[in-house]
Amino acid sequence: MSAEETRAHPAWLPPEAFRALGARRVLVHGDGSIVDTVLDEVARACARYGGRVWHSPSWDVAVDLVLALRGADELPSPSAESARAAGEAALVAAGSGAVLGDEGFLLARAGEVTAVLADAPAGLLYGLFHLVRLGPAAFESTRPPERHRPALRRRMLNHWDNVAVHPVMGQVERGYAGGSIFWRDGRPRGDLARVREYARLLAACGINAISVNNVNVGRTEARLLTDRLGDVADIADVLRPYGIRVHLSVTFAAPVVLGGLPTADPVDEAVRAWWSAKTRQVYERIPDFGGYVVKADSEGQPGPFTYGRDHADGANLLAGALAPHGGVVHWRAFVYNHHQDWRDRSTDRARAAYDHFVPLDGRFAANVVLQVKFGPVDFQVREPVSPVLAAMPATRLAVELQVTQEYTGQQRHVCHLGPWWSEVLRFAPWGPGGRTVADVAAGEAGSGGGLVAVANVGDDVFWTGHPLAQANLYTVGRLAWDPRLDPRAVLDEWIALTFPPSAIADPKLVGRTLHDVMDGSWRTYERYTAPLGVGFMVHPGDHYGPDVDGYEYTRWGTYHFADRDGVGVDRSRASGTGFAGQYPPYWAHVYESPERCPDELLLFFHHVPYGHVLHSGSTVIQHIYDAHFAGVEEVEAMRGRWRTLKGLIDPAVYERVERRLDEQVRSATEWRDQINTYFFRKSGVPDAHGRRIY
Ligand code: GCV
Repeated sequence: MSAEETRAHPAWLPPEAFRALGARRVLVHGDGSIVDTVLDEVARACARYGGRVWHSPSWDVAVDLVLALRGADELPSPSAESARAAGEAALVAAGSGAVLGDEGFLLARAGEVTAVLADAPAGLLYGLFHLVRLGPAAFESTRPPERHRPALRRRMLNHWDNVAVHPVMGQVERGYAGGSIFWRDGRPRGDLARVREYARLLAACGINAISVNNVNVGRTEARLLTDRLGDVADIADVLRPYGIRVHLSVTFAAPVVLGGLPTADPVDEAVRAWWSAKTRQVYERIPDFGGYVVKADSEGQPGPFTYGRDHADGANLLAGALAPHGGVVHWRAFVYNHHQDWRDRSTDRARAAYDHFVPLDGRFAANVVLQVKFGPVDFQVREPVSPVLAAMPATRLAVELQVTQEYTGQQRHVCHLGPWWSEVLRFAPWGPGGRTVADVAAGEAGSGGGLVAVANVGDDVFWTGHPLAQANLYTVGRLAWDPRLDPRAVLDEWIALTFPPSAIADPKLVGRTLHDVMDGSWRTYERYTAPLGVGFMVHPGDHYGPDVDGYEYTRWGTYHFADRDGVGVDRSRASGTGFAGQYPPYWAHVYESPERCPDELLLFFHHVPYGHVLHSGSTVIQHIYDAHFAGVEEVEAMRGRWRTLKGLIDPAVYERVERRLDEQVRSATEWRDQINTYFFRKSGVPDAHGRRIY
């Protein structure tokens, strides 16, 4: 492996972020590979910033910070011991049986000492990264005790990385950051140092599981389950010390394509035996293997339908093989007819996941997690929340987000998705004040399926192509840890870590400018792309840039139905596809009528005339014009703001972003002009402000 391969931008863990910690006298108390990771992080920080680290048992040392496993022996230093006692007292005061769990931690102060206590090593690691986030504030004497536990048990990334280069999709499907960090040209990449850096970054934002290959499983990728399992085990070894488990995407046809069986029918005994044997071998090699991810009967992937079985039969087959080893199967609910006839207005792709899966509620094994895309169609910049998330009380549900920016600017545009995800996770499907999507993903007593996000990382020096897209990865981890976090505060956290104030001449200006560039960027992107929730209008295939009718007469089921009189998809029960009726009563009622439907989703649910007046007071057509002119102005302002950072931040970051902002201005302008022109030509309605439309 060359030095070149391992040199990557430090993202949210630059050495400078460890300054406060590294200047302290630190005692680490506990054993095991994850505790060694903590020790190594602290040792590196102390070597750089003048602190000292001891690993107990150790002699009687005076310390400023102790990171201790609660079950470990008594601490040797009286000051450390009193900090631990203060932490224990705070825990008891917090109630709940004083339990921190597998991943939780407590931070408390006693005298001049900060203590981080955990029940298990992963908690200590998360506690360490919490200290990094806090910086000097972790050592303020007045700091009250804090207890942290993740809201969601599994916080997972799916990599859509191919082992062999796919002729159309390349090395990483929907990847916008170069090649894969795991695979190259059919083989493991061998740069495990880079994978280790990645694991560090993920642990620091709270991710604890990743699948390492695309859900579209080709012939080469299928073999990761069998003769190429060693390649997966090598990755697992590197991720383990950071508390991250490996999962594998498998093909449902594996017994046929790998095992030479005549069938993959889930009720066939030989098929069951094959999966059990292969899964046993996986666990012999990777004892903490997480489980399988499956895309079945979707976009050409094989599945149980071939054998006249349903998705519960299919998922339970793999669940049965995994159960003895404690593994889970993530079964994707992204199943729809991708050979639709555009002439047929009764078939509705948005309905598909509900229609396929809701009747199966209660039939899935306990170790099946049904992985549901957050919206009913496909990761658009605006969609309603999927009704499936409210309709399967007897199934473990995970919500799936897309960090890779397939439909949100492909990491050439600044589009900070934190506010959007936060909105999705806080959405209350049964009506305001009720349980939220995050509650569903958490489940009762942590029994939910958690959160899964499609990764946006590649071998690019900045990890994510666009340096500011790093914030999306950071944010998804943080929101999975705690969906109630304010996304603006998370953004500021990312800014402070990535652009540490102590290393910047004018940190206030830099922090404020970055925040202003990024915080509203999702809404800006929404303004200059497809209007009012109607979605798509992207260039077919690569999904970049505008093509209003690109999908209108195709088989993919993503239409806008614009004509000279109006636009939008009638998904009401009264006169449309009935999709609105898939929601619990509160939202079914709201979405059913164009008068009640929120503006931003109007065209998702209704076909309305261009003169329809929105809640905002504007007509649909005038809204389209106004939003698109405003969107481009906002991108231009964004670029102007960015330019004020020249000379104040790392020039490599500055220049990469500046070039991409030029492209964003170009692309947004193209969006504006194509959308406005299209609707002007269709409707014949001029812009009320007489601006230029072509
Ligand atoms: C991995 C969309 C993307 C596909 C992706 C699919 C999925 O359709 O365009 O590239 O395939 O979603 O989520 O499975």
